[in-house]
Amino acid sequence: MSKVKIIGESLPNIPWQDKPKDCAGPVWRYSENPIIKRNPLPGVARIFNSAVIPYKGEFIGVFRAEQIDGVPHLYLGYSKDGINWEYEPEKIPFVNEKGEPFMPRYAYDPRLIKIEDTYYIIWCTDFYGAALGMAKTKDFKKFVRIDNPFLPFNRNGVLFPRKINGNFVLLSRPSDSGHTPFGDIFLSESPDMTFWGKHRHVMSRGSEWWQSLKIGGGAAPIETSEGWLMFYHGVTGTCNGYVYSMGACILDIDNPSIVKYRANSFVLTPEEWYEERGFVANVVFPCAALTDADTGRIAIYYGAADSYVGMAFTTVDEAVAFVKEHDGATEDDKSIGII
Ligand code: BMA
Repeated sequence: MSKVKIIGESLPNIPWQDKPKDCAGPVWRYSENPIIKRNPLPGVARIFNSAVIPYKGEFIGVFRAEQIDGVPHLYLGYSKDGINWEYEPEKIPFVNEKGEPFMPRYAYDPRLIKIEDTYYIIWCTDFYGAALGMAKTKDFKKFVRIDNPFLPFNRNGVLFPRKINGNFVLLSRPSDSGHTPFGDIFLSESPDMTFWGKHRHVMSRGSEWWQSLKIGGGAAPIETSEGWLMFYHGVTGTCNGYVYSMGACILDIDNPSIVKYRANSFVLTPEEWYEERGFVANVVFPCAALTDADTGRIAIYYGAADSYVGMAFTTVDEAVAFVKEHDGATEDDKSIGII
């Protein structure tokens, strides 16, 4: 039994491996990583930065698939164990409210979140520039696009898995048109998934080297007895380019623009060959996490080097203890985020 409670479903079948004795950090990698290798299906060169969710006792995933023409699109996949995947051969066939085909020109970095009886996909889309795209499905057969929540430029849209104070809540990272060399995490609310407002600043890029350039939401926040546990990405700039690491923080349960604790050390940083070497070197990019409320186990899916999908594990006790022990939240992080 964990000390900190995950407020969520019992999912005894999520992927899991115990912590290796020689692992120093709070998060450890799956020994068989990467779980998705290059050329995973015809016409697709690489799958990475992808989202997974439990579905009917098994798992379903929305995958960022870099096609052989270099354009990213979203593909659906199915798995019995969350590790071995079978994919639909065609892109997810998005439609508009009338049921007519409505495909994005490109789509990348999906998140997949269930709120009540609906699954929402959020991704980075072309809306006269990089912006957030959204769609909903109840059955993973019909995918209806809903209005883009924000003006360009924006990326890293992450929904909370339930309404808070009666509203949907969405994290995002306002950005620019390129490989944005700045960026903080903000939060917005909506009563209906169409009109977004009550914008709040959640947290800034950190003073610590590993997250000093920009940060962005990662896996959907995990509800716990200590607050919302969130794994996010933090980026630094080096003379050889950006380095993406995974960080962790805990947001206030009722006012999630308030950061309660934020680890000043990363929880995972590129170290393995599949993270350090690839289409874009030195990238660890979390997009989803599965949890088991009974055991406190957490399985995190992350993109590695824009080339592969990796999996890492922790427990809610380890992650929360680490974040609290290494807390570096600033006064601004701890504020409501409106100035
Ligand atoms: C970001 C996004 C991610 C990517 C990362 C590293 O701007 O495009 O999809 O993993 O850069 O290339």
